[in-house]
Amino acid sequence: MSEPRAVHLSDYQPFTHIVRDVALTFRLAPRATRVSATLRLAPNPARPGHHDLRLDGENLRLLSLRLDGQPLDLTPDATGLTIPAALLPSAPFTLHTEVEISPETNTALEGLYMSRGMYCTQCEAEGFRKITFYPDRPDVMAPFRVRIESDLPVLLSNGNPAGQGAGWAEWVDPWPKPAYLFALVAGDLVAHSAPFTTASGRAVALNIWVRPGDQDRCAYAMDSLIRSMRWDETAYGREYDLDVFNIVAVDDFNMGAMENKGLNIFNSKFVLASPETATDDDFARIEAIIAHEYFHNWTGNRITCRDWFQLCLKEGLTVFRDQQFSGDMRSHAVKRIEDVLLLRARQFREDGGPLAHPVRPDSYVEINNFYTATVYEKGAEVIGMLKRLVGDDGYARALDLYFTRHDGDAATIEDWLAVFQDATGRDLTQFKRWYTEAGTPRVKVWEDWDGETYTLTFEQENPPTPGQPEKGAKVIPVALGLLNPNGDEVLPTTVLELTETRQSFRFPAAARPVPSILRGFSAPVILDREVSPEERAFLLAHDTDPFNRWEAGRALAKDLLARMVTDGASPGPDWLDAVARVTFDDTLDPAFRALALRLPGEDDMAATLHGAGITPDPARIWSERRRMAEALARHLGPRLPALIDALAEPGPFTPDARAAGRRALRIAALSLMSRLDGGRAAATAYRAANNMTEEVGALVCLLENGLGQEELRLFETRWSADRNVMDKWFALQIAHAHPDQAVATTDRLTRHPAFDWKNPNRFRSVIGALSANHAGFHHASGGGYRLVADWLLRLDPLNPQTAARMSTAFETWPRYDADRRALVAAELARMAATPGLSRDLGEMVGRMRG
Ligand code: 0A1
Ligand code: ZN
Repeated sequence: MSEPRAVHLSDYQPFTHIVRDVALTFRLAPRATRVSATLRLAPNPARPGHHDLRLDGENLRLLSLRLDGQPLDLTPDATGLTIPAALLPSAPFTLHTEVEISPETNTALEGLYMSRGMYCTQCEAEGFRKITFYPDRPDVMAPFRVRIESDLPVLLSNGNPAGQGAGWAEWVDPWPKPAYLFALVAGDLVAHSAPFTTASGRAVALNIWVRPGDQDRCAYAMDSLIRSMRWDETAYGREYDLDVFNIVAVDDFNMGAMENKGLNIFNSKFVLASPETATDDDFARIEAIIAHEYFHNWTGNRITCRDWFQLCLKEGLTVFRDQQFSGDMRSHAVKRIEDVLLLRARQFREDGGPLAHPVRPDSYVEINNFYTATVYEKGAEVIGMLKRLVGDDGYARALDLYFTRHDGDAATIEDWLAVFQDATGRDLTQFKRWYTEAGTPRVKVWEDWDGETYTLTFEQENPPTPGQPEKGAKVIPVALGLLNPNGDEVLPTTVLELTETRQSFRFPAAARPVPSILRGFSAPVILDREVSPEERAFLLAHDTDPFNRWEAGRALAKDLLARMVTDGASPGPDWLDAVARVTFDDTLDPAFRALALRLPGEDDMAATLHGAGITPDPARIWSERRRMAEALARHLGPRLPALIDALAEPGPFTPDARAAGRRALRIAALSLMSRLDGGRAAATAYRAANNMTEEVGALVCLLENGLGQEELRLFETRWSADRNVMDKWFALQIAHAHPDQAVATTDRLTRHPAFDWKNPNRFRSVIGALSANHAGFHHASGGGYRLVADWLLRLDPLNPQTAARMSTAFETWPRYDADRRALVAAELARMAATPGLSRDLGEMVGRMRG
């Protein structure tokens, strides 16, 4: 076997040919689908000379090949087909191919595959080459015409409908697109439909296609879609550009959803929702993902990426846009806190370990391994920083220029930065390091006050990451406010720009102010500053910036938990009273109060301890965190029942942010209550629940206390026919299992008849849930590591993409003690030595081993 080769950004060249248009015909059959393709090609003036034509193609049985009507006798190799230059005219020509593929046996869920009787596609990043011979790269854009022949009742592809009859349908997509945005769906589906009229008067038919029986669970997704379409018109001036917009829900899907032009395909768990089956978090995620995929129509489809190194061009921007949208729909403060929690949990974790890579990587072996938190979430943070640096008006001008200058292009990060430079006059040379250098900067802060002047000194450190031992100073926007000792703001939010390794800023101050640094989390950095608990408590009570208010409480809790873990400290009144004040402050948004009550996560704590030079002990973090929760429960206990009662929502369920925030706080209170009353209140709440948020919330309260076996049975009986709900049933009992039982629970559930491990959602809800149980996965026995590795090796031959994604469970190994490191090393070595390991998992394991 040959070593898989890395692809390098520096090797980019335009394609030898241009594709003028594409016509495809699909004759669908589970094991023998015929795909015939007619490509009108011409030499690409951007690549002078007379070149071979190289088409990508994998697992295709070539049935016929004709050039300008003449048969060609050529044999494809394992990755494609080369037509030698000598056979090619120098003028435009037509290439016709016919291939046979087998969707039913396609378990990788890439290309054309089947999901419970329905045909669907996933072409990003390089799946189209599993459908037909084609230059499968994003800078080759062409209009597509598609004919589908099948007896299935609903036949869909990109663009506008162009005719249909018994057993066939045709679609025309007038917008030139890269192959990764191609999609096809065929199945026995029903639509939940609604009309939409764009700002300029285009009538658009909106359809959400689902299996019969699921159509009454589409209302929230449809409502989210309509709000997204309207929002993109008002916030960015972007209108929809086809007569129909179709969304299809599929049960077998590797990722969340896919933005195929005019035909978005969704993992069904991000479409289907009813109060009885979806939690508030599910509703929020559906809203965000529907928006994300819709927003891609402009940021991704109309303007796409020149090559896959530029992935953050579409993903960072589209995540940034969906975050703005969710903030507008809900609460900006709460949304920002949630986004930062996610950024730290996923991206800081990635950036601090062996898988760290720049937002724009410069090499890869398997591109599917780069759909990461760094490209998505840090990519969005970088745009947030740009916006702060150039201001809202500058951002709006730059985006307008981006859309006018690059509509129809396959663009680069250089193009993106150029529109900001041209629209605002700002030089972004140094800023670009955020795209090209990996690692989370650490910013140390010192303060000094001499009676007249207050000085803040910052020092940034950019840690080494794989392949990047040294890096220069970054441009770091630090949003700062100053409060005086009685809580009044004496300096409203001001953005300081750090550009050097060490830099000081001076402010006149007659009294020593209290600084509120990095307001709104204005840059994705780790702030290192010695702060007294009194000052943190002061900011938690007084900061006018809601993010930093929450952050102060968070830091207080983390400092305390670190001391509990390292020197056996106990929660004292400083922390307990501070949390109590927020919890019972009715002037604050319940959603914010619920977030303030959430204790630091175990993985987050492990990262923090490691960052402070302390080797984390997962079992001890788990038990101390529990002790912390118990102390808080005892402290708040007498007031909890009244809070729980006051937050009960009368009337029917609504998924809006206000009601969701009240439920979140109620469940947080119930969770504390369950530490005191042996689960009585939670068991009652479980039985009284009329929505999934409370059903799951109460069940988790019980599971956290080793209770809930009866409720698990009730849950299973009630929901056994519902896949998306049963995913929760599997995941909850593993994620909340006692650390000593997590592996056994997982192992037992892998033998459950409903553990359909080939379904990515189900696999994630079992194996992924074990990786999410920090102390269970990192159990000293090594059983967690072994079980996860066993299952990754089992999944890999069938679905390498999902196996590779889930291998990130191991990415934090360098943090832990020598015994655990040795256990992980052994599992990584075992995986690496497995014959036939996929390129996907092979690359991940190789990078993690270093
Ligand atoms: N572009 C999609 C996510 C996506 C990426 C890769 C996939 O297969 C490898 C599938 C979907 C998005 O950002 O939503
Ligand atoms: Zn995306």
